[in-house]
Amino acid sequence: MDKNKYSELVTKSKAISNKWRSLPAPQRGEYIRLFGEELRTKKEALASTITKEARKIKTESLGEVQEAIDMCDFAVGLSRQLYGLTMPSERPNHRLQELWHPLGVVGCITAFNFPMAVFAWNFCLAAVCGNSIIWKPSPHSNGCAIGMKEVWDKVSGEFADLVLVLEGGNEEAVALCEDKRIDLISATGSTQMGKELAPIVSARLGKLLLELGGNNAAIVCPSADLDLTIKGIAFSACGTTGQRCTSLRRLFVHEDIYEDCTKRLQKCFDELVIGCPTKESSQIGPLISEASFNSMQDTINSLKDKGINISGGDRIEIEDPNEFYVKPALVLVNQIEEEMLSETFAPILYVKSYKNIEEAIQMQNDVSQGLSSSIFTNDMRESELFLSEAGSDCGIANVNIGTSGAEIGGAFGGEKDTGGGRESGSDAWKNYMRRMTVTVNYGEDLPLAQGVEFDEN
Ligand code: UN1
Repeated sequence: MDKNKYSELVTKSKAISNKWRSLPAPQRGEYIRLFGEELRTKKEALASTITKEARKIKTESLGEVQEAIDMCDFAVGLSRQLYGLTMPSERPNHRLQELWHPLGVVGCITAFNFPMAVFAWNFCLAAVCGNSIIWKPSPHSNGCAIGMKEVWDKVSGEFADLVLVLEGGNEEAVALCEDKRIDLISATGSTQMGKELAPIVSARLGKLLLELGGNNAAIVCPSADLDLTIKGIAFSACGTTGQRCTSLRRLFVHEDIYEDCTKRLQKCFDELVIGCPTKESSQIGPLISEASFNSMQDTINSLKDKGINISGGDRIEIEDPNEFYVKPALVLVNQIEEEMLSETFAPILYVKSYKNIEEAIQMQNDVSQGLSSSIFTNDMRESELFLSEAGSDCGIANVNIGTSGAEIGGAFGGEKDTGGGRESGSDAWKNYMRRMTVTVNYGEDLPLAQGVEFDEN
């Protein structure tokens, strides 16, 4: 890495953030509105870049650009809603309130699997909140970053530097984490990556926003509508070739419907169309790399060594011999296997039966990650239990929907090894601002809080 070039980039970002933050927030929102409009006109082209680099099927790539557009719309509205509370002061003639101010420069590290949407989650909020952003995309998706940057450049006039792209790998990510001039590090990636980067930021008491690995489970109850359940499971387990942080990895099925459910699931898995992501008919494209194929094979081989029966999981050669297409693996287990406790970023779905809902919830929570979770049921007692404090311990809990495919309006993120951050909707914007508690005395006396007396005699 060229250290001087890196430093110049941060200096540039700092300079533009100082200028940008003095624009009233609704005017910042107007720029984001234009950004969203331009994304709309470039939707097809941007989606093609996603398909080219991340190898997502067309409908998912279009969906990802739509997610970025949705974020723009959300952020435009938000630009008039960066509210601070006013609290009643205990002292007469005093006002107690909160003001929210921009942080400065946001360092944003994104993964290959959502090369545009996760940037948009961060950028749209960071920008309306008055910050600039330095974006380090995954080395797999530099083209996506360039594509987004071009769109921003087109609409941003004198504020082009608000988005600066820092291409690179680990070294660049570490540089951002070490740099005191970066006011917030927002990082998406594996738990391992988070565990390496977080201590660097914490050592300088920097701010962190983490969205790390998941190991998401769904519970299928006896009353579940199996038609929608099978569809929900298949999309969450196999969509994006199992390479979403929200992908479904573990399935707990009530023993009364286990046979029926697994049979239907097997049929559905067998019928999924694996093929080149540019083809309209394809539902599952290739894995991102040979390394990711190898890690899938390692997991499968270790299961096979234990004599566990696996359907699918093998490589299929389609067109380009350098691409790694796989048949999604369905793994029926009688007990919790060690492999189920870690996240293999590939389409492997473990299925286990359960006897009662409490046991199912316990098995679902009994992993170190805590991102997304689902229950399929028509029994409101079960779904309410699942959503209660005794239920799912994840940041996301769905009823009659798979674990993946969240809308932008809610806060996105998870607990435990998932990192605890919340991005995108709801009040996630607060991560990109600093809160100032303000007390104003507009009276003629100086009463002290808590009734403390300090009279000068
Ligand atoms: C990710 O995989 O890092 O909920 C993000 C979903 C998408 C976002 C996934 N909206 O599946």
